[in-house]
Amino acid sequence: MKSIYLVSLLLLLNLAHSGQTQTFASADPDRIALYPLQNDYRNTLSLSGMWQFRKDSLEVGAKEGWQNGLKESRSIAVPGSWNEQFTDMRDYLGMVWYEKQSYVPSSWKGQRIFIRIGSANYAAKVWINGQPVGMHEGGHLPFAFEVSPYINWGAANRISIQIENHLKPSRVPTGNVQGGPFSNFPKSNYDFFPYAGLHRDVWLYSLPAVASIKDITVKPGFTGTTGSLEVAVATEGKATRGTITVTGNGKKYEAPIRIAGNAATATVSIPDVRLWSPEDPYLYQVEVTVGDNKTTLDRYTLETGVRTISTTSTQVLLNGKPVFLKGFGKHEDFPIFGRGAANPVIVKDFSLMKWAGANSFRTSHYPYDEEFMRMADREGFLVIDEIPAVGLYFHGDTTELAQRQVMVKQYINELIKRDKNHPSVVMWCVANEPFPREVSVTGGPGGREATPKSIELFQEMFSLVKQKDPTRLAVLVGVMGGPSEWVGMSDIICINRYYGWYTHAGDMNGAVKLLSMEMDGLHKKFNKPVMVSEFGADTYPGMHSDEPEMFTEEFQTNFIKAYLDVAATKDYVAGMHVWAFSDFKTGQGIIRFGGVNYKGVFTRDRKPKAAAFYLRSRWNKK
Ligand code: GCB
Repeated sequence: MKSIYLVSLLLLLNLAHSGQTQTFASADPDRIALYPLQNDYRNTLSLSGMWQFRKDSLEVGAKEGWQNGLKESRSIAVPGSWNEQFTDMRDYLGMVWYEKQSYVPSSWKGQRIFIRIGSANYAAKVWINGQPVGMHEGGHLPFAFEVSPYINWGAANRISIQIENHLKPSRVPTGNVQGGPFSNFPKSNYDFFPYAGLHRDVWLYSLPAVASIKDITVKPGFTGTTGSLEVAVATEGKATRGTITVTGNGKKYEAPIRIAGNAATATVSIPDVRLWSPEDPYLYQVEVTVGDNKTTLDRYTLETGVRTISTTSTQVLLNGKPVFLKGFGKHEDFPIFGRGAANPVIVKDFSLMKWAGANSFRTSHYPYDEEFMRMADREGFLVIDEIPAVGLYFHGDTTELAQRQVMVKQYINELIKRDKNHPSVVMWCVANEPFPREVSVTGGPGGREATPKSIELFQEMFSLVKQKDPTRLAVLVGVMGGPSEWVGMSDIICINRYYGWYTHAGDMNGAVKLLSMEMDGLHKKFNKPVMVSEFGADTYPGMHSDEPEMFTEEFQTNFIKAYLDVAATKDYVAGMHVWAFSDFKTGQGIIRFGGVNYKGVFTRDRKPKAAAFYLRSRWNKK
């Protein structure tokens, strides 16, 4: 399989080199398994900072040779969404070009050089020094290509990236859907702004040429007080042996490995193990070195925790003990950065979630920046890690449906490749609110059918997840009015509910009765734990009323309290995630005042509303 990939890659590169055609290799998901690392065998060079930028609304750039040098360009910051940085680009989702010049240090000569792009939303093509290197579709996940043959040594290298974010029904997330549940502009088929651009760091990195570590998969477990880490290593090149060293809690454990067919596995036992949990998010260091009889050729170090996750019919168990998920659905969203990764915002969000007493969040509605996931490991958060499958539907054009299914599978592959070693990740989420035909977000009639086709496609997704990672839970998050058969496939039943808001507006008594009845019904039907993965009310900060009234801070507090009170009466409820952590940008539409969803308990710039103080007092109680 791998050699077929290599041959086709070389073929494509050759073709491209000959100048006959601009053919681009597709990104190999195996390339994103390990985050770039600087050590004595590997190098990294961040290309984040100012880039040159040009709009290509007529899509003529490639033909006109913009990859050979961008004229009439302007400066743009990377990471960052282009929609927020200029006064004329907010709603533009067409084609653009990014360009940056960079030297590659001469000390990297003789190594293999790669480019890694943290996230390009939505489809990207990459050239180095005018040579086509590769392409990738889908936002929110990284991709990488080897660029060794194209590097100019002792001179600047031009990196050109073409990106477009056309909204299409064949894409995931979906857009431009005729008769979809959203009527907003731009026409995304979901409730957040379809930000575009280079949203995360871009890196050049190098790997040793003779042999290198390509992937490390660590499976944790424990029996009694003895922990174990089963470490699977995949290599490239001529390594024949190596060592796995686990360090932590003042001790060091080593296991030698023999590499055959570029793979090796070893299990390391950890007596008196210190388990990972929100109360004690303890991380062990796993260092893998590989080499031959004489010398070490590569080294990679990662941090992970020893913990298990499972369920009973009523509870989620972390390390065999019940845990309740208190927290939020979130977005990567901040003024001016748009969806661009911003480390101070990451740090602030964790500190506010802790302040509020949360122990969990969902990466709604797409995978988050890798620094965010590393923080979750260190800060002890239980994460529901979601692919960008929001606004899925199963009716209409069958070719588009097939294309969406290819994309969701690609996302599952890439996400699990990237995030598999994070102890914080306890569940994979395959979809948020897939829509049956004619369901309406504002509580319209909704066709409740779960067609055989939709069931079959979800089964494919769930079995792919379980095949890639049998150690974690898998869920899908169901929409109000959606068929229970879909959520029934999840390991825990996750439902987004807005009784008291989109239906029973303002009537909290009616709302909680319905919520309570529905939850009992779901638990009875599926005999699995239930979690309300979204509930919330739009709240304009600073708006008040003596008796709680919609859009006021008092109403939001009351709404959240009412839902939490219902959950507290049911022993099968395993978690409650408030929607949302903070206000966030959406498209324009009549239910989104100023193009903002105001359901945050913090404002967009992270100021607490009254509900944040309420959660803090409730969730911090022992
Ligand atoms: C939902 C969606 C979320 C929306 C939210 C709302 O169910 O999952 O993306 O933002 O409702 O506020 O309408």
